[in-house]
Parts: sequence; structure tokens; C-alpha cells
Amino acid sequence: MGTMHYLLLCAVIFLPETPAFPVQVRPQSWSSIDPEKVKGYLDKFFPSFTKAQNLSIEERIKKMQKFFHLTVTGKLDTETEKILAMPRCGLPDVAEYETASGTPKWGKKKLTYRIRIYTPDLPKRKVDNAIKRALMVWSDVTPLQFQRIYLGVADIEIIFASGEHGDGYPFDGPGGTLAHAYDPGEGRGGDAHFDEDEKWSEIDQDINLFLVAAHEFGHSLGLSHSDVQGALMYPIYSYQNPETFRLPADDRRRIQKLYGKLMMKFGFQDIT
Ligand code: TQI
Ligand code: CA
Ligand code: ZN
Ligand code: ZN
Repeated sequence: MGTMHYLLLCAVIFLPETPAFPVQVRPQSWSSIDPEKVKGYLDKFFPSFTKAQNLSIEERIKKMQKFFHLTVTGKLDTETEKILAMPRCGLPDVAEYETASGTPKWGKKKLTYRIRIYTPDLPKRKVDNAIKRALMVWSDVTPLQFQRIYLGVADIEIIFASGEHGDGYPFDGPGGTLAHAYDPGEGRGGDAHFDEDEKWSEIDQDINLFLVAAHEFGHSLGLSHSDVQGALMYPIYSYQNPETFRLPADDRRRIQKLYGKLMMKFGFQDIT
């Protein structure tokens, strides 16, 4: 893994002093924080992204506390308040993946993908290649296989689009959200959407398509974010050389927990 430099994606969040606020949870403990701002924070970093769920503020505070290894109270105590007030990267931490039945995963090993809309930022074959290699990150360590199709509806439909693009989760222009992907399932399940307002590239300037795609496909396969720094599913983008990219151990462990290990595909895999 190369040295990482964090991109300029960090949007600093300030939570200004606001005296008045409507009562919702424990007023006295966070009287300096505007509940609208808290809600904004949770919406941004701990979104109730999936169709299956509509979490209450308290449940989402719990998520956040879990993620930051705080005492899980569901209330805005001082510890939690401190985190809220901290400047941070403008990227979400936690994806709401758990459905009623637990972690969603594909019930089959062979998945199809289709690149339906291309970005003009890169030649087609470079997009094809980045997507293919991003999927190989996962198929290399699991029994999963990805087959590209050109007609019909694929399990993983891939598009580049800007703003509102038909799913109610509009992209936000340059910066901010780069892409999103749906957890395994019918319909939109597994699909990966990339924000056309980003500048996609194959190098470390701009946004590296391969790395973001590899991360998104992690979501497509059912992984949520990791709190292990350096993991591909860690919710902060860090550049690594795509040529020498190796799936970090944390991601490998988590994907293999879902789909099992690959013992042999093209020769032997290392045992670790
Ligand atoms: N996009 C978020 C992400 O994929 C979108 C998102 C948040 C999301 N919660 C979700 C998508 C739940 C599906 C399900 O994480 S992002 C990174 C990072 C993003 C972030 O644009 O913020 C990468 C996209 F943070 F890891 F660098 C790719 Cl690699
Ligand atoms: Ca964007
Ligand atoms: Zn979308
Ligand atoms: Zn993510």
C-alpha cells in the first residue's frame, strides 16, 4: 500500500452556537447545539439510506456512538457532543445496511454487470478496465464471479449521472458525494451510480475511478463502512496506487465472512 494523501474532500462542519431549539432529546446536555444541525449531521454522515428503514434520531445517534466507540446511550451526552462539534470530513460514516434479516448478501455466486452510461472524462476502454479491475478486487478473494452483459438488466447496473438521476438521491455537484451503491437485492439492489460532476481519472489527480468503484462494489456486495483506518471500506477516501493495490486485510476478512474464501481459482491463493 502506498502512502496515502487525503483528498480535498473534507468539508469542515461547524456547529454554531444557537441558543433556542425545539425540545427533542435531553435539552440540557446539548443546549449549545442546534437540533437541526444535529439532524443535518446525522443525515449527512449516518444516513438512513436504504428503503427498508426509517431510523429515529435516537437510533441514529446510537449508530454514530457505536461507530466512534462511545458509550451507546442514544442520547446526546457530552462525549457525543464533542464528536459532533469536531471538524470532519464531509463523507458519510455508516451505511444502513442491516435489513430485518441481517446483513444483505447475494444468494448466488455469478453476478452480472452492465455499464449503461459512460463518463466522457475517460476513454470508454479505460472505464471498462477500471470497473473490471474494481470487481476483480472482490472476485479475487471470494467465489464470486462477475460477468459483463451488454443487453438486458444486470445485477449491478452502472451509470454516471449528475444531479437527480431517477432514484431520489440526487448527486451534489463537484465534491461531496462521489458515488453511491445499493446493497444486494432486486431492482436497484447492487447498482452503482457515479457522480458525473466529479472529474474521474485513472491517476491520483482528480478522483480515481478504480478506487471509488472498488469501494462502491463493496457496498453492492453488502459491506457497510469499516472503522479500520486504511480499509477500502473506511469512509475516507485515500489514494493508493491502483497498479499495486491489494485489498486490505479488514475488507478481505469481511467479504469472506459473507461469501466464503476462494481456495483456488487461477492457481493457489495464499492461506492467510
Ligand atoms: N459516497 C458514499 C459512500 O459510498 C455514499 C453512501 C453513504 C452510501 N452511505 C451509503 C452508499 C450507503 C451506499 C450505501 O460511502 S461517497 C468514499 C470514501 C464515497 C466515499 O461519495 O462519500 C468512497 C464514495 F469515503 F470511502 F472514500 C467512495 Cl471510496
Ligand atoms: Ca458530488
Ligand atoms: Zn443514484
Ligand atoms: Zn461508502
